[in-house]
Amino acid sequence: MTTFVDRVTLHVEAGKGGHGVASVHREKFKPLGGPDGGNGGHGGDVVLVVDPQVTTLLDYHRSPHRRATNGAPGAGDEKNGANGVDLVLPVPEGTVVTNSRGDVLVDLVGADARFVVATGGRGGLGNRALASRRRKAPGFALLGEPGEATDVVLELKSLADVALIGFPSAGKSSLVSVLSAAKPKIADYPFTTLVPNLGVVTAGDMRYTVADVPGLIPGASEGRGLGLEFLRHVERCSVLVHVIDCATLEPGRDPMTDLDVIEEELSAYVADETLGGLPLSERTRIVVLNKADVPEARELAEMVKPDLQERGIEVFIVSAVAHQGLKELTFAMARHVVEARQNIESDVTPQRAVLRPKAVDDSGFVVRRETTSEGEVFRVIGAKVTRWVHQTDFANNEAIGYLSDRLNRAGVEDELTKAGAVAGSTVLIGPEDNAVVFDWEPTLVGGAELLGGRGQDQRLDENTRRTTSERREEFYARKDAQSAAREELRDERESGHWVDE
Ligand SMILES: Nc1nc2c(ncn2[C@@H]2O[C@H](COP(=O)(O)OP(=O)(O)OP(=O)(O)O)[C@@H](O)[C@H]2O)c(=O)[nH]1
Ligand SMILES: [Mg+2]
Repeated sequence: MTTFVDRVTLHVEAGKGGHGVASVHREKFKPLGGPDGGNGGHGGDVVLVVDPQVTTLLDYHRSPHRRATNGAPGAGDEKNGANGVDLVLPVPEGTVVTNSRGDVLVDLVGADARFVVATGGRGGLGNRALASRRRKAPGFALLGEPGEATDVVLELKSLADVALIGFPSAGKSSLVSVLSAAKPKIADYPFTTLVPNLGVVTAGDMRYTVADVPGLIPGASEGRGLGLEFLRHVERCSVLVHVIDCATLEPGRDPMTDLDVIEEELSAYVADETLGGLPLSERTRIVVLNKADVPEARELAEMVKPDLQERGIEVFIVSAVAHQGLKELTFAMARHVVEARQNIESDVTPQRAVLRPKAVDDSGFVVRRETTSEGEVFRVIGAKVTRWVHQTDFANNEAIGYLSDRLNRAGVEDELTKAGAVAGSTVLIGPEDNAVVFDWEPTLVGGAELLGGRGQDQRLDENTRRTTSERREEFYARKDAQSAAREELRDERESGHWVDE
């Protein structure tokens, strides 16, 4: 049986980029050659793709954590690492993707419509690719970037192609059970069905989905019975099939009255505009007169059929229990589904991307001055500068030097000065919750000795290495290590092979 799942939270993680490698070409009987470290491969993306064969979000309900594969690291001899494989997740037509704040990211309409929910991290460059005329033999490589990780909510806008609607106990669940492989609960008391059951029906080479929605009663549009929730389900189906119980002995009930009562509820229902379908009253409907295996019921059905046809409605006399009249019904529903799908396709542009999760301009950055419990800090925010930080191997001084150089060339230093940062100010770069902490030592205002030729400073020898976590500790401790850190950063900046391109 197809359990009904129309909303899931999906946790996705794209693949990490592979690290670049720093390596030097070696050959027997030859002197050391140039840098030959290859680049890391890119991490795989996580991609949602509309697949007409998929009708529910059930798979994601069962396993909501999905990851794409990582890129492989580069190797010596100019070998690049393999890219990670994209993880393609099939979703039903009409899946709406929202982020955790509730913003709609995309409305996936049309077969093969696709959306990248999480982008794989870029592979790091190897030292071969980092070599330039000025930096002939880089002793470092860039790290692969982390893959994007995010939570999204998938929601099915369309529940099914066909909704079976009608009074409780009219035989809706019975019908879906004989038309499809679904096996919903069937019983002779009202409101047996509390959440829709979905069934996939095959008619010739056509497949479509049928939803058996809970029973409607007068006043449902005002919330009576299980009320509005049902109508909301009905609203997400393009073809409406009235299932009418011709064997009921309840006073005041007969096929024509039942139909009118349900129609009244449909027209009183206020449509949810976000679903974007036709108003309920304008959707195709079919009438199914059920329980024709009961002689009195068949008689009654035959009697009202012409009246209904006069209203321009297609009518089928069936028995769910005795399997009568079902074939004609499935083909008629198929016909209407094809029509309805064509209407939908003609008035929506496939894959309406509402908002990209990416920053608009990822080359820019801003500097924000913040006061924290640890004192004043300057935060550098921007996709590109964050990426540079991710790519940096903080155990390698040359790599750190390369980072400071990139930051300076992007104008980070100027902006820090403008924002009021001075020598020794604390600067944070990177994601809010995992920023890398720097003690800032401006190159231009730091003193005459800093303007001298790069790579010729005697303090090169005093160099001491520190790890990222040590840096962080110091930030939080805010101890007197400040001046030592300043020294060190200056040394790092000068120890690298610098580029100015
Ligand atoms: N004789 C006869 N009984 C039927 C037929 N179809 C359904 N029934 C009976 O009608 C009762 C209600 O059937 P369900 O399929 O549960 O009805 P439903 O419309 O899904 O009801 P709710 O879920 O309560 O809204 C059950 O006892 C069924 O066996 C039919 O074709 N002939
Ligand atoms: Mg039912």
